[in-house]
Amino acid sequence: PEVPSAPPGPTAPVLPPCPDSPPGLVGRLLIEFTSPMPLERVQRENPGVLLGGRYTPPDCTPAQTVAVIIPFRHREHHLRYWLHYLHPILRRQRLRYGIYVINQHGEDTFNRAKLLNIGFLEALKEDAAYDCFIFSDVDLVPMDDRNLYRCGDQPRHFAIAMDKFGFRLPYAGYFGGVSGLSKAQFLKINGFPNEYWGWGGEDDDIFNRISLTGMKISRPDIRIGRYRMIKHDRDKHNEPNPQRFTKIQNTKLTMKRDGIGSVRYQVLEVSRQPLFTNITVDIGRPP
Ligand code: UDH
Ligand code: NGS
Repeated sequence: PEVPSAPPGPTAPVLPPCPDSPPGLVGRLLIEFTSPMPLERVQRENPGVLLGGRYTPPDCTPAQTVAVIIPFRHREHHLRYWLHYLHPILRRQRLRYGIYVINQHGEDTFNRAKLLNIGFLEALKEDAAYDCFIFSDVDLVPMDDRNLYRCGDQPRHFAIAMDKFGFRLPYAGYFGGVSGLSKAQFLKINGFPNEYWGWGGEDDDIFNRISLTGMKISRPDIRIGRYRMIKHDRDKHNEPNPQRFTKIQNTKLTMKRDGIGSVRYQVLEVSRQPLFTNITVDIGRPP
C-alpha cells in the first residue's frame, strides 16, 4: 500500500532567501540632529519592530542573524536619533536583527571594549542564532543605506568616512566607530580586550588582534562608508587612558589571556524596550 502523504493544512510559508543586493535601498541619506526626537515618535514610526528591538523581514529569509551591540552610558538623546535613523535602514537592508544597548552601571571609568564583549555574550544568551555582531557607537549614523550591516569572510570596518575626519580614514589602521565580526571571527581573536579603561586604544588593540590572527579588514567604498557623528563634549569618567600607547604595543602577549574568555561582570537588569534591549551591567573598575 502507498504511504499516505501529509494532510493538507496550514504550514509556514517557505520564504525565498533575501537578495544579496536588497532592492528597496535608497542610497545617500539626509542625516541631521537638530529637530528633537521623542522616543514615542520613533516607536510610532517603527511598528514592525518587535519587543526588545527585534526584526525579521516579512518577505525573505536572511542568511545571517545580526546582533547590533551599542556601548552606552548617559547618552539617551543620542540613542533616540540612532534608533530613528537605523531601524528603517536595517529594515530596508532586509536584515534579521536585534539591538542591544549595553549600559555601564555607576560612575566608574568607562570601558567600551569590555561592554562590547558583554554584548556578544548576552546577545547569544538571548538568541543562540546570532552569527554576526555589529559593534556601533551610539553617536554614529550612516549616511548611505548601501553600507550593509552584515558580516563577510573578513572582519568589516563600516565607519570609514566620518564627517569629523573630513570623510576620510584618519589613519590606515583605524578600526573605530562601527565594526562587524562574525561569531567565528570574534572567537578567533579571543574577543576584545577588557583592560582598556577610559578613552582610546581599544579599537587599535582589536585591529592588532585581527592582523595577528592572519585576517584582513574589509571596508566599503569610501563614497558609501560615510557617517555623521552627533557632536558632543567629552564625557565624564572617560578620560584618555595614559596606558593606551604601551598597551597597544603588547597585544600579541595580552590577547591570549585578556578577552572573551576572561570577561567578568554582573548583569543587573535586562529590560526589553520596544526598540531595543537594555542590559545594565556592573563591570567593576580599573585595578
Ligand atoms: N559612550 C557612552 N557614554 C560615555 C562614554 C562613551 O555611551 O560616557 C559610548 C558611546 O557609544 C560612544 C562610544 O562609547 O559613542 C565612544 O566614546 P566617545 O564618543 O567618547 O568617543 P569619541 O571618540 O569622543 O567619539 C571622544 C571625546 C571627544 C571630545 C570632543 C570635544 N569636541
Ligand atoms: C587614535 C586612538 C583611537 C581613536 C582614534 C580616533 O589615536 O582609539 O585616535 O580618535 N588610539 C590611541 O589613542 C592609541 S577620535 O579622533 O575619534 O577622537 O579611535
